[in-house]
Amino acid sequence: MTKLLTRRTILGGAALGAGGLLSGCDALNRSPAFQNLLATAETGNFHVQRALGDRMELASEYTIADLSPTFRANGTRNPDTQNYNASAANGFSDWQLRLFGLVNKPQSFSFAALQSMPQRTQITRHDCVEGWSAIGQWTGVPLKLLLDLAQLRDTANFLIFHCADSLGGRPYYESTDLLDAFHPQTIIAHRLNGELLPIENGAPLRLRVERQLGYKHAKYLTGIEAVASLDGIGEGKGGYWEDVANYEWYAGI
Ligand SMILES: Nc1nc2c(c(=O)[nH]1)N[C@H]1C(S)=C(S)[C@@H](COP(=O)(O)O)O[C@H]1N2
Ligand SMILES: [Mo]
Repeated sequence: MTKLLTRRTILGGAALGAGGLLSGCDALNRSPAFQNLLATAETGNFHVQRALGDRMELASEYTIADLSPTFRANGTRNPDTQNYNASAANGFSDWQLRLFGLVNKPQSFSFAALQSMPQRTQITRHDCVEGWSAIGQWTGVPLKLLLDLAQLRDTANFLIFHCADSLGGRPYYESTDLLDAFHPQTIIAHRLNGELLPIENGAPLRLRVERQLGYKHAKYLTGIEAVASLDGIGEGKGGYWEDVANYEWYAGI
């Protein structure tokens, strides 16, 4: 009973911190990150509330005056596969973003469908571990809206973001836990500074997960897969750079 009350108290705190976005999210209760916070909560101290609040806090947002003159590109600048090039030639009108895995209702969203859904626009700073930053304005669909349509199963703990490009023969991919997935600034972006995404910045769709470093922001999204564990995907470390160069899986900023 104590546990239940604690759980509710914390969820209440999270809902407040995230503008009510998280209230009643069962899938979140199953997230390992969330479970860790709950485990700490058993000791009943106030730092827990703060820790969870920190994870759901918004990244700083900027103004039009702060925009970088050019938003530089990094990593893949063009997937340059036959499929990608054909789709690009059609303005990505045939592009589909699949949402599958541990969901009750698998979805496939066309580029047009995503553009007609409710949008969020945010001006944020992108920080790359290679030592540069850029401020850009991103527009896209809150990932939460897509997840609500697909209905995550209780067994889902992570989302895998599949991309259209490969580096050195390995597909690029990334992953997040459910706290970042439901974060209000986590969007599937299709616009940068008011224009459709340039190819070098991830056209037609890329992830913005604003509390994380640059490499987590997967470009050229083709699919989002809900999984119980990161095992068996790539080398199992949760992302391309995590696998090949031991980058941190949790790259919080
Ligand atoms: N699919 C894909 N996503 C990717 C990368 C990539 O090479 N391929 N590079 C990552 C890195 S290291 C950074 S810093 C950002 C760069 O985004 P930008 O090209 O829009 O600056 O994308 C990230 N997402
Ligand atoms: Mo990066």
